[in-house]
Amino acid sequence: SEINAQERPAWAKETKEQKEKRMKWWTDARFGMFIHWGLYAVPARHEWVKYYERIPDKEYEKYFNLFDPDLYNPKQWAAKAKEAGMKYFVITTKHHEGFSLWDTKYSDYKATKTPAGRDLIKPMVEAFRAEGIKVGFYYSLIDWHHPDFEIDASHPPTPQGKDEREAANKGRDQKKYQAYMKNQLTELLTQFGPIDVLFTDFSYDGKGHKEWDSENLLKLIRKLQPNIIVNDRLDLNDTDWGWDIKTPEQFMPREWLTVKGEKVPWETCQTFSGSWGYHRDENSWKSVPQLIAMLIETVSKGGNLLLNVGPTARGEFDERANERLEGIGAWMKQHSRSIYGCTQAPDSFKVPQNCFLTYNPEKKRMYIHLMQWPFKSLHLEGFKGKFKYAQLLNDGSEIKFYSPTKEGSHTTETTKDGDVILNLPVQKPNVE
Ligand code: JFZ
Repeated sequence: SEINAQERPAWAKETKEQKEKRMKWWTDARFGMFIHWGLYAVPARHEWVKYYERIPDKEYEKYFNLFDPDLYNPKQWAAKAKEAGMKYFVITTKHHEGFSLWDTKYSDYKATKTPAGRDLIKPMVEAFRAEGIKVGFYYSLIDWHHPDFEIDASHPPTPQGKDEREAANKGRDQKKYQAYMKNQLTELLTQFGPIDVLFTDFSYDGKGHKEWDSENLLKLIRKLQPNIIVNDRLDLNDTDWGWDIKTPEQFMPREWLTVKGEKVPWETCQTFSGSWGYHRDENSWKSVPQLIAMLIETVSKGGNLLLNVGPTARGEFDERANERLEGIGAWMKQHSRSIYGCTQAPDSFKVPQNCFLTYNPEKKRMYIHLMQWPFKSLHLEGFKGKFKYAQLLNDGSEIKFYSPTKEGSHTTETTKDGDVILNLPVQKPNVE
């Protein structure tokens, strides 16, 4: 993709150090809450239900007329996020279905016009901010409802044939849709105070930086919120100024993500059960230990985890989501020191078997996460002489250690000279 090589504004010339400083709160936070909420919570069978089931606008209208979140209490949502140890949240202000959760001036397809009868974003932002949680907005570039969004082979879902598409595109003007996005983003980035993260979604074969007018979108975004952290879905990936974070989705990379050989800030977003929007019948919910392992693995590779909740049509978190948030929170209460401010351990420390390492470079603390409890001895390679004290994190109790010598009682042919051995209790302590 060719990108206009005109003079960049100041933010595009930001140095690596300046960028790191701007993003420090985010790299320290490591753990956030994604929230997918919209009309699709009513059918409760995936946020892509309109697409998957080829539901025409007229029929989808019934979910608009039935959207009545009478149990919506964003203070409870924020309390749940806080309890789970999440430091930022990202809400779908508008998903692909095109429905706006705030009182936008530029469309009637908004929460205000449903039985909800009000702006749902403002109280949410206030509730999370009151808990000290940073605010992120997800904004869908794809729009299955807007009359000017040009139809391509993938979006909106109908019609499918090339001729049909051309006919249906008569009267559609993507330029007008671009203006609509700018207007909506201007509202979102001026009417709700400082916005810390913007998650745009997404570019694909049919549409990219040209169709979104991404360069000008980004200029507007940076002008309105100079400190905002922007993801990588505007199709400005070939540049080093068009994004702040890489966002693989429902995917765990093998190692720290790199661009042109350089480690870059990255965030994996993950679901509890597969769907992002509330899905009543999904039976593929991940367990609490799985989710904790996911968080640890992410941080051990220098990334952030954005874990998703899909609230119900009545405005509550599903009980299955609450159980998991509470379980993660119980673990975080004792172990969050191994998450916040942590990153991948320096390469000189070899990762012990069945472990993940996370490392706090400011405090110079190493955290060894034992995913399987070993029998008494944990062999550490590359650690010798690099630490003075070891303790369990859950209760702060001391762990004794020794370095085997050729003469020592534990010497075997396989003991390496640089090894340190931790003396662990035979029984795993009673924690997650
Ligand atoms: C998108 C959405 O379609 C989905 O509903 C959800 O909101 C998710 C967070 O984002 O899905 C994507 C976007 C990008 C990729 C894959 C799925 N991608 O780049 O591979």
